[in-house]
Amino acid sequence: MSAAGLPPLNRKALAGLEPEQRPAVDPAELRSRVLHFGLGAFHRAHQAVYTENAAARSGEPWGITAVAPRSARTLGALRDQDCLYSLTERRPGGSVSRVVGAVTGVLALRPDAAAVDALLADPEVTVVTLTVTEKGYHRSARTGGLDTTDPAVAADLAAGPDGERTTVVGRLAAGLAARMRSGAPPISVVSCDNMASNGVVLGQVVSDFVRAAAWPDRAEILDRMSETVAFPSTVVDRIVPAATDTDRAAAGAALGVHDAVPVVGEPYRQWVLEDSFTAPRPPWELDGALFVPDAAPYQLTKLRLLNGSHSALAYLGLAADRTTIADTMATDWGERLVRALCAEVAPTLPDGGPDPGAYADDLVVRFRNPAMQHLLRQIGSDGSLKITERWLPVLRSLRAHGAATPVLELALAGWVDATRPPTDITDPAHDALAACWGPGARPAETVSALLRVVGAADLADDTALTTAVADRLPAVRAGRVEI
Ligand code: CS2
Repeated sequence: MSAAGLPPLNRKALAGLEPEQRPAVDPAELRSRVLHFGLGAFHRAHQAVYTENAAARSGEPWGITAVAPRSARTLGALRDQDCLYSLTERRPGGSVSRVVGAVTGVLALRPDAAAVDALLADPEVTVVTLTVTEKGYHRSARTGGLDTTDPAVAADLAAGPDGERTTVVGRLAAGLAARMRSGAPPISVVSCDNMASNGVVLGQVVSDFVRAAAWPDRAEILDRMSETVAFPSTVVDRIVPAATDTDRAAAGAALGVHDAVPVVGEPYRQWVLEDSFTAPRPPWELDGALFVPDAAPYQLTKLRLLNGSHSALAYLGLAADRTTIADTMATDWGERLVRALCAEVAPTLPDGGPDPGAYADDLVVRFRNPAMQHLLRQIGSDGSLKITERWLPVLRSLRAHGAATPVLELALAGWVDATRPPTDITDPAHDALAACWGPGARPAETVSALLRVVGAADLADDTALTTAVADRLPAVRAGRVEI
């Protein structure tokens, strides 16, 4: 019994749930045919749901073994719960909870490295998916390829073929190399992180790793990988705030069992995948996933409109003392900010994606959902990597055409303000960002230095931009958002 007096969630407890609260498939009938890196809430509310529904609708036994790079607590709790967890959909008019059973195994990246490698070499495993966030790719801000000078990457490169590895890219590259050596069948490796051309990026960092490794057969491995490993680009979408104690209590009350690691998400979800898989995969289209020849128009629309306005709301909302996206949407400027940012960005989107106006309308509804407690602090984290995907390419493209960029300048001022020390917004570049706020630096110089830290030397040299951003800072600092 849990502290709340409820029996624990596990396979035995499933029989006591209402039929609609049980997984769509019997978890005992699934096999581990997908290997996933990243045990966070997003995977459990997104790809796991699509995979479970695809298995249920096709009768094919697609189960997922999920590897936790860090989260030991989630891993332990899931093991105690036979890998089961609940998903609560937060709708404005109420919530619906059910148990997801797609995860058939959980492993820790380091202690379970041998088991991870065994799955990567297993002919039955034909799909690998990743949700490791932007920083999990260890890209160089300058080249976009693997940053081999990053200490964690350098250590993994020095580790030798069977050595201990701490990065997902290192483990994945070593495991794929072993698969290539054993002649196992083709496999598709699918990035589900918020980056433009995420498949290309992943393929690049993995092959950069192999190229930089001192393995004598690296040329053969790269050749074989180019023939048998696909890296399709994908667009994933579902708003999944970090679950709180209140969410845990609510899931317990709805299901009558105690779930230590519930996930909560909005009702909306979308998955667009480039149709370039080289090996069998779950028929995710049976659950609404869209397979397209080119995911880029969808990817850029989602990154620039949804994630771009999310980041803008996060930094400006924090400056205005708000806590969540819904709170920020309730200000007199929240909706205007989203609509103005979408309108400014729209001319940079390629043809073939969703209509930007209709997309903005949907965003306003999704962001306003009062049942979602999506913390601005969560979205504001890792800004140095996020704005590089969400805002900076747009700024470049608009400014190259001489277009005005007032909304992105305002958003940048919000980010600049959030980097001012002392700040508790987490960022892998925290120290380098803080160092830009040297005593006596003029505001425009600080803006310029910050842009250099995120690898945007060209924008840092655009004095019209850095001055415009600096001019916005006093109002933002005072919590006034003027659109
Ligand atoms: C958010 C995303 O935290 C963030 O940076 O912008 O996680 C966003 O909620 C998802 O991409 C929605 O699909």
